[in-house]
Amino acid sequence: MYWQPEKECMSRADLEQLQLERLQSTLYRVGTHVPFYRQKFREMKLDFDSFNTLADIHKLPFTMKQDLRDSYPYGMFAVPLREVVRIHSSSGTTGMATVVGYTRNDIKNWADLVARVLCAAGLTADDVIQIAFGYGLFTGGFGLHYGAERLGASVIPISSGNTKRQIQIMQDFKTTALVCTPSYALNIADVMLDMGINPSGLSLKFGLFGAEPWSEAMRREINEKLGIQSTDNYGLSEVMGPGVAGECQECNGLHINEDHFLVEVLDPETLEPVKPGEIGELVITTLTKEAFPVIRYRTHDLTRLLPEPCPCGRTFIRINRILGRTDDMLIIKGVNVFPTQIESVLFDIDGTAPHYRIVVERENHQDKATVLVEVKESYFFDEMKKQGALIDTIKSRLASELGIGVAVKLVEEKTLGRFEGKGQRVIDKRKI
Ligand code: DLL
Repeated sequence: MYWQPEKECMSRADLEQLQLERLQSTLYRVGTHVPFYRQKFREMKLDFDSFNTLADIHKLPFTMKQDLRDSYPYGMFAVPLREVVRIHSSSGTTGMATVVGYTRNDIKNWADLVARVLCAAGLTADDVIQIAFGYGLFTGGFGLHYGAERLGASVIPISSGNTKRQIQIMQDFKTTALVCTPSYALNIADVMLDMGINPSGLSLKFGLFGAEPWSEAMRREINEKLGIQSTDNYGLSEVMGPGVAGECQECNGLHINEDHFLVEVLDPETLEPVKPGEIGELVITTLTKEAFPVIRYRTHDLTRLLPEPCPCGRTFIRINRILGRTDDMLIIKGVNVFPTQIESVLFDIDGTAPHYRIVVERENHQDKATVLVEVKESYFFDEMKKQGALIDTIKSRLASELGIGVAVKLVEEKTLGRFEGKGQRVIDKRKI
C-alpha cells in the first residue's frame, strides 16, 4: 500500500521539523553554490540564522522560468558538472528551453518518489507497466521508468507513438498498467475500438496519467473505454519531473511528496497566500535536490490545497487536480476560461465524441471563441434538425458553465488530429 510508510504517514510535527531542517540546508547549498541565489540573498540581506520556522518562507525570493532561462544551460546548477549524472530539458515550446541536472542521489530519490506514486495508485512488483511517455529530454519516460523499476515491476519502455504497436504489445505482453498522457490514453482507446479489440480481453487494470491538465469527465471516459482505474500524477521538470504528487486509490486529489517539496498556494497577482481551500498558483521549493534546487519556483499551475485527512492514511497534503496553467487560461470577452471547463461539458453530452479544439480569434475588435467538437457518425449524417438540437444543447451548457456565449461547430469523427504526448487543444489566433 505504501512505498515508504515511515515518510508517507509521518505526523505533521515530525514532517514540519524535517522540512525546516531540509530547507535550511537547501538555503545554505544554494546561497553558497548558485550565483543567482547568492546575489538575491545578499540583496535581500537574508540572515539564515533568523530563519527559524517554515513561516519564514515568505522572506525568500521567488524563482521564475525566466531566471532559469537566463542561466542557460548550467548556471543554476549547485554542484560541479562532474557530480551530475543526468541532464533533462523542458521542451521549450513556449520559449527557450531550460536545462536541469541530477546527481546520483537525486536520481535515487526521484525513483523512490515515482515508486511512491505508482504504489499509491495500487501498483506492485507483480505489474507489467507499459510506459508510453516519450523517452529523451522530457522527464516523463525516464522518470516513470526508474520509479517502476524501483517498485520491482516489469517495465516495457515502449515510449510514445506507433499506437497500433502499443496495442499489440499490450495484448502480447499482458500489460497491466498503462502510463502516458490522458490524451494519448484516449487516442489508444479509440484506435483499439476501431481495431475491433475489446479491452475486457486485455490484462489492463490501471492507468497512470499526467503531464497535462485533464478533467474528471475525461477520467470517466477513459476508465469506461479501457475498463481500468486511472489516477492522476503531477510534476514538472524544473522541480524534478513526475513524482512531485500523485493520487492514491481514493482518486480525490494528489498527495504532494511533502518531505521533498514544500508547497505554497499563492494569489498569482498579490503573491500572498490564498485563504485555505481557495484556488491559487502552486509555488514549490525543493528540499532535497542536490544538483538543481529551486526556491519558491512559480509553476503557474492553478490548484487548491485539500487539507482534510485522506482515508488512505497518507498524511501528505493533497492538491486538487490542476485546473490549468495561468498562461493557458483564455480570457474571452474578459472572462477567464480554462480548456478543462469546456472539456468537462463536452464529455458529458450524449452524441459528442471526446475530441475537441478551441479556436479563439478577434473579429471586429471582439473576441470570438469557436468550439469544434467531433460528433459520432450517426449524428453527422443525420438530418440538420438533430444537429441543430445538439449544437443548441452544447451552446447552452457551455454558456451556463462559462458565463459567456461561444460558437459551436460539429465536425465529423476523426477529423481533429490525435495526440501522442501532451495535447494542444487551443488555437489562439489572437497570439499568432
Ligand atoms: O510534464 C512532468 C511529468 C511527466 C508529470 C509525466 C507527470 C507525468 P514538464 O514537461 O516540465 O514536466 O511540464 C510540466 O505540465 O507545470 C503542468 O502545467 C503540466 N502538468 C504536469 N502534470 C500535470 C497533471 C512534466 N497531472 C507542466 N495535471 C506542469 C495537469 C500537469 N497538468
